[in-house]
Amino acid sequence: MSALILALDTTSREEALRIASLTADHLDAIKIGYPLVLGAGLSIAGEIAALGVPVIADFKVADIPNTNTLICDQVFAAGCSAVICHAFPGGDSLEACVASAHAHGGECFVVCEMSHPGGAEWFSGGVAERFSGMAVTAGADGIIAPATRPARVAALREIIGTKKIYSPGVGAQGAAPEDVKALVDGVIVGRAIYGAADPSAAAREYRDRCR
Ligand code: O7M
Repeated sequence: MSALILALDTTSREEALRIASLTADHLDAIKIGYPLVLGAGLSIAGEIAALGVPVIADFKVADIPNTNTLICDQVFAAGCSAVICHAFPGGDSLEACVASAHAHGGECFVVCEMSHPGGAEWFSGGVAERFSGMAVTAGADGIIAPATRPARVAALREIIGTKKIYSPGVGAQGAAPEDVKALVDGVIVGRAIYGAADPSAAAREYRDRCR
């Protein structure tokens, strides 16, 4: 059983709010990122949160510690409940994101292996394992790991123990909720819900398949 997180990667405020309103009852959280925030502004986070669904800010934050703190503080001030960061800038950068998240009562997730084909190249050879260890050391709340490679999710679970795993790649990228729902805490679905003819029905179906 896993939570269902909508990746709301539309670029217009009106479309985002329309889809969020149609689907919110079937979701555990909505993930927003550059496509929507560059199109609609960061205030969209508060507008979505006002619908009663937690908002996860997927900015894949990856800078020096001071800049990371400034970015994450803005994210939480805007009404987000969690932020997603990259590990590669180093442990101190990661710790800055975790500190901001926890100071605001929020959560911090770390990208440890990505779901697209290129992710299998870059994150292999022990990189994802190292990032997962960094997430544990920094006190992050969880990691991002690919539904497209369930065996890798299982391997990273061994490192992070009971911390959360949110897993993208379901739907448009070819994975199914059933591939990973026993391994993860949340499944991330984007186009297969927001691009569906009936987003509400699609969200309900994915929620049922995650349970
Ligand atoms: O279901 P999709 O393919 O339309 O959308 C997937 C979403 O998850 C989209 O917002 C991606 O940017 C994101 N994502 C991946 O697809 N793969 C990853 O490895 C990591 C992410 C992600 O959310 O990182 C935090």
